[in-house]
Amino acid sequence: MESSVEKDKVNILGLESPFYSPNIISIKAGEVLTFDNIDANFHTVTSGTQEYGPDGTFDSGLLKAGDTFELTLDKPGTYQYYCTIHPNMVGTIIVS
Ligand SMILES: [Cu+2]
Repeated sequence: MESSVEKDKVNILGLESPFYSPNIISIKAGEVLTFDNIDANFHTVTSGTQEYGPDGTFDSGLLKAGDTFELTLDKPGTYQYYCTIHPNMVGTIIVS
C-alpha cells in the first residue's frame, strides 16, 4: 500500500510567533524530523531554553535561508528548543 504521509517537518518561520511551525510537534522515537529554514534570516534549532541555555542534546548550528537540519531523537520525552540568535524563538518536540 502506498503511503502519502510526508516525513515530519517543521518550518522555521522567523521572528514572529509561532516562530517554528508547527510550534509543538509530536513524533515517534527514531523518526527523522526535518527543520526547514524558510525565512530570510539565520536561525538555529538548539535544544534547551532561553533561561538556562543549550542543554547539549542537539544543535543545528547556523541555518541560513533555505538550509535544512535533520534530527532523530531516540529517547521518548519532551524536548524544548530555541534559536540562539533570537532567544524568544522557542518550540517543543514531543517524542513518544
Ligand atoms: Cu533565529
